[in-house]
Amino acid sequence: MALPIIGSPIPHLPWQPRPSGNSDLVWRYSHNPVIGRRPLPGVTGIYNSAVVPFEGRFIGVFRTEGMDRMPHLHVGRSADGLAWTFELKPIALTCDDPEVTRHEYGYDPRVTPIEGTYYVTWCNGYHGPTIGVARTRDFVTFEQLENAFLPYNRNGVLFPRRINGKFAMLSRPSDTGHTPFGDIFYSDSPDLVYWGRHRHVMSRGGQWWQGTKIGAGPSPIETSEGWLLFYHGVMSTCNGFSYSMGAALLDLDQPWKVRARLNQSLLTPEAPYELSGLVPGVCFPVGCLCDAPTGRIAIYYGAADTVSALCFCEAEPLVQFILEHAM
Ligand code: BMA
Repeated sequence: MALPIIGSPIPHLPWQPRPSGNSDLVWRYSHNPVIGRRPLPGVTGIYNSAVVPFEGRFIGVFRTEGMDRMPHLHVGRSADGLAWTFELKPIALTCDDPEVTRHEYGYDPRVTPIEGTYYVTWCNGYHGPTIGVARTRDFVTFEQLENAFLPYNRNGVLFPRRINGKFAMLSRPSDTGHTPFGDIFYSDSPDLVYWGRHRHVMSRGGQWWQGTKIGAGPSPIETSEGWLLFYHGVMSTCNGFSYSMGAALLDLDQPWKVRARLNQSLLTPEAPYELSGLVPGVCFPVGCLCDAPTGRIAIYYGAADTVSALCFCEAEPLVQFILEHAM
């Protein structure tokens, strides 16, 4: 199967071929974690963060946490996507309306380039978690837009282009705490301010690894077979939640229609850095680089709510596998 991918070349993306003897569709970077503990003075960890190519290098928005354990968003830069330097201060969001920029906390940022502008969506504290939206062209000045939804909502993820003329976002309605439920919904907007036409995409349940809740991961990748969506699936164990990564293909023109949803997880907590940390047993995909001509994909994921790790896969065999092993 030849799999055209709509996207740009990123020939210098961080990459390691599949290790010999490994038959997994997704494999881990051998030098994980790429961002370890104490990456900045006073910061205990950086995880659940998003990376994009920028001016021949890489840039991203990163979730930091200090000794007060409050999460904030920082800009980070890298030549190779592996070694990072971070701004010491959190991103200063600007907006004419102070009600919009009142900051309680911000976490789990996604970054999505659309029509030459970079949009950041994140879990924004506004009387509870909701979806914050900001835009930048230079990663120096960030203009904050209206929160996309009423609280409570998490995992707001934009599509990288308009669909049927509208901006499009996946999100996961939730509660104020460690939500024991959650399904993925689709909404569209003519202007990134007013969101509506909400459509159900897919529900938790069925297999145990995604029995409790699910949430979109990085921005979907456009392929000839549909939007390739990586997402996290959560199961409840006697010790709490466990977070794995799965994948699905969504219809290109009506992305609330699921073309195929893989009947197993692709990455589940196994490595020491996924099993040890603030929240043991978490693989949380948030950022993704795809070299369109070759289909090589590097996924950034938070491990154990403590460090940032990388894993790799190839689009064509993955899409083929999803189509052949759909739920
Ligand atoms: C979710 C979010 C994520 C976190 C995960 C596991 O509710 O808070 O940021 O990685 O829980 O603790």
